[in-house]
Amino acid sequence: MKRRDFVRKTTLSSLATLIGAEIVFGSNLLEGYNLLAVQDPDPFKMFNKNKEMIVLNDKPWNIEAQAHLLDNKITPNTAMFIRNNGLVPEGIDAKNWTLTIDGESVVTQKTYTLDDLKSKFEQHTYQLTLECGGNGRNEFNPPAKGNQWTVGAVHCATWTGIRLRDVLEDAGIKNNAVYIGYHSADLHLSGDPKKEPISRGAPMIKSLQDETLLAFKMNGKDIPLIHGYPLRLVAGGWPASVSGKWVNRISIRNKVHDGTKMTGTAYRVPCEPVAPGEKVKDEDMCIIESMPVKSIITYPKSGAIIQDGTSLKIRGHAWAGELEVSKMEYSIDFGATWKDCPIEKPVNRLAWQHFSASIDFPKKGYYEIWARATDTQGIAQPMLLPGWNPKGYLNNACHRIAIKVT
Ligand SMILES: Nc1nc2c(c(=O)[nH]1)N[C@H]1C(S)=C(S)[C@@H](COP(=O)(O)O)O[C@H]1N2
Ligand SMILES: [Mo]
Repeated sequence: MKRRDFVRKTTLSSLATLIGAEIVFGSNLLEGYNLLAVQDPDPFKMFNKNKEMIVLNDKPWNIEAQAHLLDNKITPNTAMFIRNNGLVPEGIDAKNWTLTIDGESVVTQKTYTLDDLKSKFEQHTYQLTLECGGNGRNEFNPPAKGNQWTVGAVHCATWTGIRLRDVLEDAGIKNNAVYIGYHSADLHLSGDPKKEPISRGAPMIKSLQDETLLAFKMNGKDIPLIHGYPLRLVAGGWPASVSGKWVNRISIRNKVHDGTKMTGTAYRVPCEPVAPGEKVKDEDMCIIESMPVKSIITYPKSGAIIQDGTSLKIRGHAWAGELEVSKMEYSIDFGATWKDCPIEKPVNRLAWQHFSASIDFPKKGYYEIWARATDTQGIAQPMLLPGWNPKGYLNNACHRIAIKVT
């Protein structure tokens, strides 16, 4: 007769840590039994996220912040949105992790361990703004399929790593190099190992920038698994889909990278504006590069009630893709008039900038505060939804919060 296998003590204690409570009668459990609490995981605990984050999808995991959760100057892990196209890789062993540089335009194909990368190349730290290309998608009409992001698919964390440029140059870049394409360890939703959930990239000019990193630390610690542990490409100011998580191979291409989600309507918009709902020919679609100017009011939370006669301090962040924000304004009269408010310089290129203002309201009643950023080329955020596109990308309309003065 087969011996009855009971759940091991070590397994029980790690399960207890996961659940956050002792499993009192755990010694009675047979091996192979899945505890209910583990079958239905709590994403907030599992990913260490604030309970006010909003789960848009659990297969794959897609979770966004709310504006007021993004109040910190440097976004903590607890408020960072999660955007996955496939299944989070399991059983990652950082000691045996490798990164291969290959492709038509590499001089010598090379493979590095994480230790090689950390010891061979100089390390750099930058605050980098990553915004999902689909942030704000929920406002498009006709609606666009995909996660219905509102305003919370953006973060600016501190990333530490080595320059992608240094590694590419170490392997050697041929003159005919055009683009890089990343490959990652996450699994396609179908479970088919031959399919990639996503494999995007960037032109050489972006790939060779000082701030384009192969990062192994986020906010001074190992990158959390869900954000790309143990190695992540980080290309601030461009749609965050360029910033491949769990990267294990980078190809130097002699043409525009043609990996999964580089073609069709994925991360591409009509090169010229089109009417809402219009069919756009494939050759008239362009790959999104630098993200447009945008801002978010992170304090107070929309719906705040204040006392008549007191002034209200607001604050938030603004960013402009490859550019800087040069002007910040707010309106309390639905955009009829605008007042300037101070905007700080970025701590480094591609980091978001902080603004604050003290607002007095003329009388009791309902108001909305609208915020508007302008970039160094004089381009301002639109007040309402900008150009419609099939997949609902690049909504950089002014952020608005509601205020009642009583
Ligand atoms: N390997 C891999 N990298 C990826 C993705 C993914 O699904 N797999 N999603 C991309 C997209 S679309 C976005 S918006 C960002 C989200 O990064 P975050 O989850 O760390 O916030 O990761 C990008 N990198
Ligand atoms: Mo994204």
